[in-house]
Amino acid sequence: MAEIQYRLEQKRNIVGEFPGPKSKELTERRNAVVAAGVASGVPVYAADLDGGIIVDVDGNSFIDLAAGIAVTGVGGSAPAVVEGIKEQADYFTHSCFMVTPYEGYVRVAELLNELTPGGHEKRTVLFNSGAEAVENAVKVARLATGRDAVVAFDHAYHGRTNLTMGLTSKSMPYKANFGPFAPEIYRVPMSYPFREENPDITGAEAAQRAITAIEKQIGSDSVGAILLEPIQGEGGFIVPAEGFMPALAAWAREKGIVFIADEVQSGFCRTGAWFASEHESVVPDIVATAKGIAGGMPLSAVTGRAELMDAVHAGGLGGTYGGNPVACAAAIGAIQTMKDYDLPARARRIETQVMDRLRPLAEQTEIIGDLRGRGAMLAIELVKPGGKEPNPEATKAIAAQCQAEGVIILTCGTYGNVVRLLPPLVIGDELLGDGLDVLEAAIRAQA
Ligand code: PLZ
Repeated sequence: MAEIQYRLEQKRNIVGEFPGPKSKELTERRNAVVAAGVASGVPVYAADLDGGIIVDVDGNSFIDLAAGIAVTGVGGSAPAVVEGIKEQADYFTHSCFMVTPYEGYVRVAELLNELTPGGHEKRTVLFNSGAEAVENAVKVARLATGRDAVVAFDHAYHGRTNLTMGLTSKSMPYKANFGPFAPEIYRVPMSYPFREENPDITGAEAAQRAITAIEKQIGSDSVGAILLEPIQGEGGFIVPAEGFMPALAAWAREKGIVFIADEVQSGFCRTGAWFASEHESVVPDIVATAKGIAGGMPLSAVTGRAELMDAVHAGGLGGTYGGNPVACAAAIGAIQTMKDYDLPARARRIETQVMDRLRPLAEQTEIIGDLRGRGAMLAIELVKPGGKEPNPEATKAIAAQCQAEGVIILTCGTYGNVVRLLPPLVIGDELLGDGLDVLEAAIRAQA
């Protein structure tokens, strides 16, 4: 296996105050011109990214445990991605695949058809964002089935466009006062092992609970698609109980319902497999991907069974920028990097390193309610001591302390009480270990 070469020193180093003077100045400029509705989790401005390090404009080096929300799995400036971009940009930056097509788009489709779960005949369409991929997956499913209803789950996150806001579960900050939302969206219970009333409920039973809700509230004949994140992202890194996803997928197949896996966050080696559906050998009818696909360039995809995808009339799918040639070149470089460095294996190694550290900590501290996740998509759910009441205050304080000490970390969850770890998959063991030292101290400070 090729060894990862880093351009920047892989070492945490906070040189002055946090945030530094240049970041403070940029915040002032920003506040005067950037809309308040777009919030940033960290008060420093990025200048350089490589491997597991983010250098800010004041020269501070942070350990990156966020990867730009699960995007830069290959690192923030992976050589194969950067070279691909430069080479493509020398020739052309855009011609529009719907006007004058080009090879890069075709190559990315070949790669996705090969890498996504299942050996069946597939077709792919490219877009720009995760939300756009999810929207188009729903369009295909509705057209192919002739049915309108779409089923989504509690705690789901699918995007910020109108349809995907409707599919998303959490009101604040994603949906509140942004309605009205699209019709024919139905929400059913998720399998959330840590918060089940009956802690012994199996994945199959949780699936049956959702199926009963679908049958009683919608009727299976009206349902075009079931949309599920194999591991929920923004909603709290919720890993459904084993058997939940396979049972739903099998029932969907039986009823002629399209099973869509939203692998936008969980895809591209993140969970220790190329796609999270693989952990339970689920073969979705359609897979929506984005984020990790192109090493940070805006690209997303819908990959599905040929008969579903090709049901759409010519001209029914597309968009000016979808599958931009520079983004496609980046994706080809990113996917090559995932193969060269066997990033699924690295994600599994990250899981072992993090869990070996956090498991004993969870036993010693009362505020850790649950540790969960797969590969390099891991979470700590924080609770008030002695119970399961969510502890968003401690969660916020832990993230803030980590940041001030040079570790960029994100939170998530319906109750805002989950610390999530999403390091670039190319992060070195030593750097990750240092990040975990900081995280452990921050958790202990709240316990
Ligand atoms: N589906 C599963 O995780 C994006 C959103 C951050 P876009 N998640 C990060 C924020 O607050 O906006 C996401 C996801 C899943 C769809 C999306 C949407 O992807 O590329 O942000 O549109």
